[in-house]
Parts: sequence; structure tokens; C-alpha cells
Amino acid sequence: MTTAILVHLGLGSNLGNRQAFLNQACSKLSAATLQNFRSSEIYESEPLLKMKQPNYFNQVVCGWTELTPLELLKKCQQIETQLGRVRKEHWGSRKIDLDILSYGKDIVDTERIKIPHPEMEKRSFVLLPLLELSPDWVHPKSGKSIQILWENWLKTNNEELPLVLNP
Ligand code: A4P
Ligand code: MG
Repeated sequence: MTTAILVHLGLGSNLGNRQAFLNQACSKLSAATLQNFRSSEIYESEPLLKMKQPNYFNQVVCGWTELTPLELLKKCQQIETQLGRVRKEHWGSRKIDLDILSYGKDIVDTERIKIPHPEMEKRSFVLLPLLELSPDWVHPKSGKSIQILWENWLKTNNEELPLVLNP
């Protein structure tokens, strides 16, 4: 018997109708991939490193899946392609990006897949929506909850916070 695992995914869009791309990704994920699907608010923020790109809309979703990490990655990439993502350059503008942030308490570190997402503790547009959904989820490498990671982020950063869309 396979057991379902709680996963968190980070969604991002900074091309075209950003809100529509996030909504379509949520519909696809909730229809076939994630059970007991939950989604955060959508947040708007500037591109990392102040890259000359449109602002991003970001959102975090979670749910339970019986897919393996690699199967989940393939599913995410399939949804990105269905929504018209074209990969030109690393960190290039994109209609939709789906990153696996967490997969239960697992740590995966291969060339194709790294879980938890290695940059998640540094990113307010990931931590803030995660705080909404799962403040008590504990990062398996640091042993710190999202609540603690967010408090640490606030102590060590003075960047502008992402803004909630349509508050
Ligand atoms: N990969 C490894 N681990 C994972 C994982 N946990 N989830 C590999 C998803 N993919 C993972 O990804 C490149 C490769 O990462 C995949 O082939 C997969 O095997 P990609 O989506 O094709 O390329 P990318 O998104 O350009 O690269 P990457 O490293 O995922 O960048 P990020 O982390 O997505 O950062 N600023 C704001 N405000 N908001 C953003 O969302 N995002 C980025 C891109 C930059 N600046 C941003 C934002
Ligand atoms: Mg990505």
C-alpha cells in the first residue's frame, strides 16, 4: 500500500496574465495531483536580485500525493508545458513555474531534484505564503518550523515585503 505524503509547491508567474496562470495551475493540481488541496493568497514581489523583469506573482499550495518526488516533478513540468511555459534561460521570465518546496520530511539531493528547495529560507515570497498554510511544518535539514524561519528572515532582512494581491 502506498501512503500519501504532504507536499508544498511554490508557484510563480511574471509573464502575461499572471493571476490566470496561477489559477489554472491550481485547478490542474487540485483536479488530479494533490488531495485535500489548499492554497495561499497570491503575493506580488520584485524579481530577486532586482533583475530587469516584470514583478512576480507567487503562491504556495499544498496537498497529499502518492506520487514519488520524481513523478511529482514530471507532473509539475507537464503542467508548466500545458500552460505554455517556454524555457529560454535560467531565471528567465516565465508564465508559470512550479517548484517542489517540500515532500513530507524527506531530503532529496540529486542532480535533477533537490528537496526541500535549497533557497526557500531566503525567500519572503515563499515563507510568507507557507506561514499561512503550514506554520508548524518543520524543515528537515534545520529542524526549524516555518514560523521560526520567518522570524529569522525578518531579523536578518530589510527588503520590502511581498504584497498580498486583492487584500
Ligand atoms: N529542480 C531541482 N530541484 C527542484 C525542485 N525542488 N522543484 C530542477 C522543481 N525543480 C527542481 O528548473 C530547473 C531545474 O531545476 C529543473 O529541470 C529541475 O530538474 P526550471 O523551473 O526549469 O528553471 P528555473 O525556475 O529558471 O530555475 P530554478 O532553479 O527553479 O529557479 P527558481 O528557484 O524557480 O527561481 N523572484 C520572485 N520575486 N519570485 C520568483 O518566483 N523565481 C526565480 C527563479 C527568480 N526570481 C524570482 C522568482
Ligand atoms: Mg523553477
